[in-house]
Amino acid sequence: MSYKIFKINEDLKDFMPPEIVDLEEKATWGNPKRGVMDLPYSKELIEEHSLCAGCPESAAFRYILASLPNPEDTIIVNSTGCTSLVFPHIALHTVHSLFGNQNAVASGIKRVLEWRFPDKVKDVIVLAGDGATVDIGLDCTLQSFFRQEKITTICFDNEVYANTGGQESGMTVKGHVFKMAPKGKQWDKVPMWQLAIDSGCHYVVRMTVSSPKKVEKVIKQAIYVAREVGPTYIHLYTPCILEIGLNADDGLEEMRRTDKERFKFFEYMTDAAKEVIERKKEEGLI
Ligand SMILES: Cc1ncc(C[n+]2csc(CCOP(=O)(O)OP(=O)(O)O)c2C)c(N)n1
Ligand code: SF4
Repeated sequence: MSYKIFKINEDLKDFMPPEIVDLEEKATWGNPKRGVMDLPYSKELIEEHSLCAGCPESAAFRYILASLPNPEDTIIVNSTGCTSLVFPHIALHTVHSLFGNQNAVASGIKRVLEWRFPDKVKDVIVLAGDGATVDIGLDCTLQSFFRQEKITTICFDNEVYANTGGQESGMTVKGHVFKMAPKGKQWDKVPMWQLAIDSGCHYVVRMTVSSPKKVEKVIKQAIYVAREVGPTYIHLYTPCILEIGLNADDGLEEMRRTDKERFKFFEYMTDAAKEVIERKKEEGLI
């Protein structure tokens, strides 16, 4: 794994699709200071997406991929859901795991990479929906925290099982009715960020993706802490505009609205995490 895998054989360059040539020449490789401010000027690591028009998950993907400090040596593990439709469009090493197993798969990958490449930094990230992370996959998610696996888990919380047509999840808000949950949710939303803290995560954030620069900072902090200390967890509200009946251009407004209430920015860090973050700030990497 190296950005050299994106180097095109000179003899073949004339025949390669322009977007592949762009990936070699205009993507931000080998620069740990890369970030969302590069988006207008560089080739993005996500070419297209197959989400609904205006789905906030697409913005979340762009900000996260632009913020990875070490994309050439990053593996993202995914699970089935709306997010999994996007992964074939990403120019990174990605692994699709069986629904709910993503943190177990990521744990294995991280351990093998540490053993195989002891002198290199390899970041392993899990990115999956709330059904995969909190409902069906909760066992694997929490067990990876208990084992102190050095991985970052990112949950795209759209408060529903969207890809299968709208069943309620543990993340659904009490009382909410979906197409396939006509009785309405009977229980409160599970405070997954608190579960992550109680289960041993060293850096935990809950937020929406309404502010790209804030997403960048949080992603970098989570990855640097995971590298050195242990598990980190990012809970992002990415509303399913389709299932809550919003228009394609309403997603940002919905996130800004919830920024002030149930997705108000929340950040937790242990002392060990704080030490890493302060050091990385001094190095100019955050
Ligand atoms: C082992 C297994 N169980 C169930 C499914 C069916 N399934 C596919 S997508 C999905 C919902 C995903 O929900 P979530 O993780 O919240 O992501 P979203 O689609 O909402 O982004 C389910 C249950 C599956 N593919 N594999
Ligand atoms: S169903 Fe919802 S979460 Fe899935 S792509 Fe469409 S808007 Fe996004």
